[in-house]
Amino acid sequence: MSELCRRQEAARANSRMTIRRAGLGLSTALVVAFAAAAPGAHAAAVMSCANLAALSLKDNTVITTAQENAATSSTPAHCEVIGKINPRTGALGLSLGIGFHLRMPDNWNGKLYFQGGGGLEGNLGSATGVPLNQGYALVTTDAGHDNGIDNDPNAGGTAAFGVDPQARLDFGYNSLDKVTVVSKALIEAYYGKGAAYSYFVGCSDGGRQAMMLSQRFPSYFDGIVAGDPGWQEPKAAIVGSWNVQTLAPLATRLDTQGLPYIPDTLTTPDLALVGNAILKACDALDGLTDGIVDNYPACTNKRVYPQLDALRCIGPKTATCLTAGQVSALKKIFAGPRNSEGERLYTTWPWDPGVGIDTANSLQAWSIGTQAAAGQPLVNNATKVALGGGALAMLWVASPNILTSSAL
Ligand SMILES: [Ca+2]
Repeated sequence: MSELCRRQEAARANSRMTIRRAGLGLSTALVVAFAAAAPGAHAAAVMSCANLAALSLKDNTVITTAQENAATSSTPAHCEVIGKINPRTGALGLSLGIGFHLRMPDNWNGKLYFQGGGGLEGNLGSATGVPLNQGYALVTTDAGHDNGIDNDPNAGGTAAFGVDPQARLDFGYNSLDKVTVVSKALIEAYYGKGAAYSYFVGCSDGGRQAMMLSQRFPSYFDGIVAGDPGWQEPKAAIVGSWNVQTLAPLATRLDTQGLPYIPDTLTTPDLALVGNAILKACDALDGLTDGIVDNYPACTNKRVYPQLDALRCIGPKTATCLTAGQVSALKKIFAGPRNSEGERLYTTWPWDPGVGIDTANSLQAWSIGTQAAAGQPLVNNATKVALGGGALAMLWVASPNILTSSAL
């Protein structure tokens, strides 16, 4: 995860009132004082928040919430609007439509901030955080489906929306178009003037949304920030399956669904051995033996393989060695899948000594998972298993393959 995305996550988690103005080289802090805005609570608006619900908006937009919220210790006084664009019953009887969540502060700074989503979307978002506290009108969207209700364990879980062609379009780009248009219309109606500037900021799938917006709707935003964008997601999903299927034959236990339990195949201690082997091979290549590999291009298979081979057990598996199957699996995972022409299907992977350290972004988090505590159910918790299996079947191929949970 990039520093920008870390900051965004932190901002979501903790909407502090005092921020540092990043990127400007300024050491001064910008302080947003909510209490000061309270006396003129509705000064910026030209109509009541509640009356927004009666507006006639494009695309069969239904407003379900339009209420003025008083300032709290973490949120300024604002008008909160929740709505759904084109609500409908889709394939498999799914309840679909583009949900959006817009908050328009009384101390409006005249600008719109669209906060992108993540994963397979489906979360409406709270539309709270630093941008709202800074005076932006802040909007989020579920991108056309709702994980709370559009979750069919017999059809890919929360990826079930992939069976509905319109929901696919909504996920890909249409929801961002429609929500931007509706948000700007609501802002203009409420404040009596449109946003002077509009910005979109997203990470992961939100980063993909950002890149997409820059290409399909270049006139919508004055500034776009794409953090850690998810590239070529169908191919990334294939890599996820490649990794999991490489490890599955090494499993010795089954998960709660009767499928190979992957976290056993390369445990946290095993991955620590791998990390040390990578350090041994490549740490010094950047000129400093400091436990960090900075010269990734120089950290080639030729350098790493001998260190991995040196870890291979002579005899039974112990805490200080890896089985031949584990070493082979690692090499296959880092080599990645290729097509019939021998071309790599997705990006290369650097030999990263943090393969089992970073709980959110490591190979372990994405493709292996962490072992359940003693006595706990064996659940495959790697992202590429928990989320990726259903998504590959339901969303990343056309037409979708409806798989039951036991086949995922
Ligand atoms: Ca180093």
